[in-house]
Amino acid sequence: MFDNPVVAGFHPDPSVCRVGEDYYLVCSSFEYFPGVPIFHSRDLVHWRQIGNVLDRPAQLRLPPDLPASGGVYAPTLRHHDGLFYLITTNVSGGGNFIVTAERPEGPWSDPVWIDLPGIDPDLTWDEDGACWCAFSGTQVARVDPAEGKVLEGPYQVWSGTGGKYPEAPHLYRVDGWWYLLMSEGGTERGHAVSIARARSPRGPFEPGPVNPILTHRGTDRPVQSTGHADLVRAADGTWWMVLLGTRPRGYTPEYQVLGRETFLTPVRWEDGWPVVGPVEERHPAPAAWHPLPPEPPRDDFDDPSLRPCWISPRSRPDGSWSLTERPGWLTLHATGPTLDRPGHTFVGRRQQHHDCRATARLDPGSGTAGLSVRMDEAHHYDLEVHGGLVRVVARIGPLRQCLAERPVPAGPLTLALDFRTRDILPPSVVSPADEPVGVSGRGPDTIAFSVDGALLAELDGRYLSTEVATGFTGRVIGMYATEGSAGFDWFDYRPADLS
Ligand code: 6LW
Repeated sequence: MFDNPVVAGFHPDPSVCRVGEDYYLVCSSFEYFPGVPIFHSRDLVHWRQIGNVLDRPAQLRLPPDLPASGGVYAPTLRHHDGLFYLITTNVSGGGNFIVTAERPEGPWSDPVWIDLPGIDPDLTWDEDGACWCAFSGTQVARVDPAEGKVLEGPYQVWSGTGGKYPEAPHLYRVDGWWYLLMSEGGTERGHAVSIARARSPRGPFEPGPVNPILTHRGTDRPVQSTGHADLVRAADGTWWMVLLGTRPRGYTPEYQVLGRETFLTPVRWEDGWPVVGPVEERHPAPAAWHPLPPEPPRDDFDDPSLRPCWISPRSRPDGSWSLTERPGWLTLHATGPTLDRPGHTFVGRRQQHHDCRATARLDPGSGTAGLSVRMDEAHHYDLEVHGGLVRVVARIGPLRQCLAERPVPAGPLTLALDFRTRDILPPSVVSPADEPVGVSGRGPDTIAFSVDGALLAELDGRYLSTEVATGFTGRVIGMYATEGSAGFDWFDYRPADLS
């Protein structure tokens, strides 16, 4: 058996391709830099991040005032004639573009822009070597991916079964048919995957006999919002689907705090159509089984470069961080005075478990620095050190509040954030008026803030959820500096021991 999600935390819109016995997978990255995380696996279950496709400012220019959840939308990853192709959309500048690489870990090329509208572009090739690009709508065009030229079309080919936002199309050539897999219903609880097929990528497309082929809408399944899928044929000939899903928690209408995550589910073919789902938290595993050693929970910042999991909103200017100024430490230099607006210095990673602990050793120097868990500039909780004081600050929409403050000695401190779902009280016994102050009664989780082992505050996690903050991302936990310079000796992230 294997456990879902296979790539936990804010990793939506997965696209997968196989090269021999190796699988590669990419996800959307929105306002974060570097963009488009890329993963490797030998079995579709165990994934290791090997880089970020858009890791140079020349490939990914995000405007300094880019709104949260702008930027880079869903990518498609394919391998053709010895080259990896990635096509995606920068919705905040330039639109659709292609980058290529000989090796999946990079370097990836500079963008080749392609003059097609819409989002969620796909690439596929026919037997004659012609390249076809499907995108939201669903529309299909013949393109020259090297030059970014549109050679024919686009044709409007199929808009699904009537759900909103027909999007995330992928074309596959199987047994003489062109199968068009797409999503509809929106990326929330109504999300669904539908299918049609045609003899030509120009159409006409005939819908499958049962559509949608996958949806969890209206169910009480633990995995919700299933959609935005991609298919892959494994080396042993079996078929699999990667897709996004969510794991909402708390009282109705429930809150998703980890964003949209990547799930894996088996596919079988019946009478020429793929049959899939429902998506479970555990499925029988693929035949190939290649577990990976666990990622080290602690980053000591001893490597010469930042690990690929570290991301920053919009940009990470060279002068804002260093691994060499104080060897073995990550030094951050403030570029903006507040986490409430873009332009600040923040280096973070995705929260990937509902129950987990993030700790960091901080030398605040004479600056202002700390640990923050964020959805965006208007939704974050901070554990911040400044002027001999440590405080817990909550920013929730237009409200900003300091919830606890106490003096701390000069010198390095250990800051800790604990995320817990297990102490949540059942909603039936807690009326909103009786909820313990700060602690979650009906929310998805509780976040506790401590310094050097002493608890400062506990907060309801619901305000750092998609349902409150809106958008396409999930929680990111990070180190920051908003005044002067600060050093981080290490950062440690680990799932909580639930035993
Ligand atoms: C993406 C679209 C979607 O482009 O959400 O769930 C959009 N699907 O296909 C942003 O992730």
